[in-house]
Parts: sequence; C-alpha cells; structure tokens
Amino acid sequence: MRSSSLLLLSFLMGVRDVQGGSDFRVCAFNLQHFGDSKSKKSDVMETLTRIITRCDVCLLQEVRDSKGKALPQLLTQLNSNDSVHKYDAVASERLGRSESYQEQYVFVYRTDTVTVSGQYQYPDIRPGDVDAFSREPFVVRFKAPRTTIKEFVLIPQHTTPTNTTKELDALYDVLQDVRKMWKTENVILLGDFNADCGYLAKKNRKNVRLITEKSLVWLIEDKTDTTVRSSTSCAYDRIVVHGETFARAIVPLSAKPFNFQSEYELTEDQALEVSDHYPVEVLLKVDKSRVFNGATSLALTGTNQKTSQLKFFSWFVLSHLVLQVLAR
Ligand SMILES: *[C@@H]1O[C@H](CO)[C@@H](O)[C@H](O)[C@H]1NC(C)=O
Ligand SMILES: CC(=O)N[C@H]1CO[C@H](CO)[C@@H](O)[C@@H]1O
Repeated sequence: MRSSSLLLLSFLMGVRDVQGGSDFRVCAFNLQHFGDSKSKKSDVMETLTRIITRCDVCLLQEVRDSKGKALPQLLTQLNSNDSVHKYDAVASERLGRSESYQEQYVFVYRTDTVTVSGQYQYPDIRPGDVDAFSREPFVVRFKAPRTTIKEFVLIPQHTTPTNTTKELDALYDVLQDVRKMWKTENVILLGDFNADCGYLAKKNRKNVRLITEKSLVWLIEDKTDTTVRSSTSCAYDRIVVHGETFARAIVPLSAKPFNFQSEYELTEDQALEVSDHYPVEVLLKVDKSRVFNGATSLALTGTNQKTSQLKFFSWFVLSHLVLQVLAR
C-alpha cells in the first residue's frame, strides 16, 4: 500500500511537473471529407491550420483529395503560418472497397521534432479473415528524440460504422503483426473508431480483443464527446496505448478531445464547416519530466520485477481512473 500511494503521488507530481512545459502532442482528426471544396474556404483552412500546428504528429482521416491539390495546399499553409516549426506529411494510398468512395490516412508531422523511421500498409490478407477492413491501417513508425519513449508506432483506423465491432477486433491482429515485424511494444492505435452510440453495442464489447486485452489502455473514456454537434454526444474518436512502457511515457490525464469550437469562439455552424468531429490528442512525456520517472522507480524497488510490473500496470489504470474523478 505504501508504494502504491507513492506511485499515485508520483502521478500527481508528474501532472504538475509537465504543465506549461514544451509538450509533445499526438493528435488524430477526422476532417470529414477533406478535399477541393474545403480547401477553397479560407476560414476553414485557417482553423485547420490553427488546430494542426498545435500537434507534433497529427493523423488526418477522411482525406478525399481526388485532385491531389488540397493536401499540398494545407502543408504550404501550415509551413507559412508557423514560424517555429516545419511540417511534412506521409500519406497512404487511397483506400476503400468501392472506386467511388476512397479515403487516405495522412500523418502530418513537425520535421524538427519527428522523423519517419518506417511505414507499412497492412495488406489485409489474413487467412480466414481476408479484407477485414474497409480502410486498412497505414502504419507509421516515428522517431521523436525529445520524448522519453524515443520511438513509437501509430496504427490509424477510421472504421466503417456498420462494421465497427469487427474492424476494432481485427485491429488487434494488426497490432500483433506490427509488434513482430518491428520488434516493438510501443504502439498507439488511434482514430475515428466509431466506438460508441449506435455503432458499438455494449453486449458486443466482450468480443473485441482491442477492448478486452489487458495490455491495452483506452485513454479517451466512454463518456467523452468527440462530436461537434450539440445534439450528439459520442466517444467516436479514440486513443489506445499498448504496453506498460508506453503507458508510462504518456502524460497522465492529457488525453482529451480538443474543442476547437469553444477554443476559437466559433458558432456551431462555423465549426461544422471544418468537421463534425473534434480532434483527440494526447501528450507524450518529454525528457525533462524526470520527477515522475524517479518516483516511479523508487516505488518499484525491492519487489519482484515481474509482479511489480503487473502491479504497476493495474495501478496505472486505477490511478488513471482516480485522477479522472479528481479532475472533475
Ligand atoms: C462489412 O464487412 C464485410 C466483411 O468483412 C464486408 O463484406 C462488407 O462489405 C462490410 N460492409 C461495409 C459497409 O463496408
Ligand atoms: C491561413 C492562416 O492560418 N493564416 C493565419 C496565419 O497567422 C496569422 C497570425 O500570425 C493569422 O492572422 C492568419 O490568419
């Protein structure tokens, strides 16, 4: 109990320690049909610029840029509007079951804090489960020297609403694939999972390994609203972290939707011009937040390594919940 309280304390200290510091922010944003038409609206592009330049890495979804002009225009605008950072992007092919409806996954990242160290288009040919996804994950590995985790993998997914349960479960197979291929445990799965309201029934959740497996922590809670419309409240967009090491490298309580409507004082209609989703985001610890790490290792000394890791993981989940309550 003593070391557990110490651990909880270390979380609280961790929270205080990083506030106001130079954060490392990972974001995921469903742009709701981003292409030619949105790129011609200067107020929309301006809001997008403000949102994306907050992030070190930003996953964009529903990029439907059939003419191939909107994305380069967005990048140019990001670069001309942020005097501190430079931005680049890595994009998937156009993905989708029908020729007439395709989307790209795009990762926009700051070139001064992040480099791409690997990319992998999941082939979706798993025996017995061929073509599980409508938009197969485009998996990217990033090096980020400022973060305590140093290198990590992002697995994006924009599920098909009617196939949410199936696709979320299949994401677990993608995770296993990536772990083997790159010999890493440090993975975040993120995006518009449609993981709420009518699309993910409570009774089906026990069949989704992405939910039931203990090695995964869902950082955006079920009660969260990631939708812009005031008439809806659904936690569609999610961030799920895999593994104890990566869970420790996350700033506690930092995962949340970014309500750009209230932040930038937009009307609901103005916000809906940009997207019907809020972006979701999480902060990774940067190297200077040593207080947290020090206290953690102190709490773990003297116990058997394996059990203490297990304990730590339960305590990570528990203190995450406690902190959620405290933060209300
Ligand atoms: C749902 O998944 C099944 C099997 O993977 C697929 O045949 C079907 O087309 C999917 N539905 C949609 C709307 O993509
Ligand atoms: C396109 C865009 O976001 N332009 C903005 C760039 O930043 C200046 C202020 O620094 C704004 O006034 C522009 O609207």
